[in-house]
Amino acid sequence: MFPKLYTILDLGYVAADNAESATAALLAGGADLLQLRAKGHPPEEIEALARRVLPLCRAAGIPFIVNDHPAIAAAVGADGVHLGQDDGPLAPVRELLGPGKIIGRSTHAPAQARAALEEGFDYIGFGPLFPTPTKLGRPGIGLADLAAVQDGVGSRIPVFAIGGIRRDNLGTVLAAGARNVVIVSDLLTAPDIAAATREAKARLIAASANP
Ligand code: TZP
Ligand code: MG
Repeated sequence: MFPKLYTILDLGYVAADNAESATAALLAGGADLLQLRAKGHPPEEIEALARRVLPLCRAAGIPFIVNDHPAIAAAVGADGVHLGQDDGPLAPVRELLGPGKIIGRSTHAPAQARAALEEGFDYIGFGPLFPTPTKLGRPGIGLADLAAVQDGVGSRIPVFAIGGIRRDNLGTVLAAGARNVVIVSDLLTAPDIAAATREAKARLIAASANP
């Protein structure tokens, strides 16, 4: 299986008015998944945005994931939801969304990664690897544990390296053992989001062909 580029439509970088155009650009560039992340926005606004973005993902055949809000994911028929460490256990969310949905967990240490696998999450994010403007004030966990988490947990469910990953350090992250990555600010702040996404995706695929 090819490695995956997980993209996030983060309203910290994209104005709500530009949600469709930014989504279209990420999808055109080869995003393999798309998450809607709208920290601090009211649920009604997030639901309305989700209803606007979901059809674009469906048309592209790409899973649409809602961050933080299982009820919104269920209401709009999203493909899944992403839960942080503080967003509670998996079981009630699985129950709410029903079968066949993708439920991911943020993890910040190997023990959390193993716990998420054991609990039954469908994928994990592992990071933030580096300090990042997208989660200000959080220290990076570094690259030391990445290969072991990828080899262990990553042999069972996808592990997405996240946090401070850019096109210009992607090679280092992949060399440290990452297979799938999440890239947010480097794509959303690029002058041409589609071209930046295409470049990141090409580097990801090239690295998996020449490990
Ligand atoms: N969770 C851990 S790091 C992070 C999230 C949502 C932010 C990733 O964004 P960027 O801009 O790619 O560092
Ligand atoms: Mg959360």
